[in-house]
Amino acid sequence: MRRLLAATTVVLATLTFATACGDSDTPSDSGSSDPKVIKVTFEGDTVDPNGERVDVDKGQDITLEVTADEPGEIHVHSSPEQELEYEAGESEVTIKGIDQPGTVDVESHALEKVIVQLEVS
Ligand SMILES: [Cu+2]
Repeated sequence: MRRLLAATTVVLATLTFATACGDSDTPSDSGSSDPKVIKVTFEGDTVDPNGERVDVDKGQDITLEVTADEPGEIHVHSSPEQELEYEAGESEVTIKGIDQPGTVDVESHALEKVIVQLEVS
């Protein structure tokens, strides 16, 4: 029991630290462990959003709520790269949290368009 308590304390301390260093420029965003949700709409040869910058925390998962007229693939220029397939209609794909700070392009190669640029910090 004592050992369990000690482990819990370590986890809490780690969480507190992560929150303290990740929250500086997103005051409205409270839980840094919640996934970032971005709605993405593909229609014909357009995509919305189209090149928008989105702030995410290091390691924070990003859920894309996709609405599409045709199935396709999203390419995430993280390291390692991630390729995510989506279906026609409504679907949800998840980009795994990115650990390296910097800018990561999320693209549709079929459309040759940048959907969002993730600002990881
Ligand atoms: Cu690409």
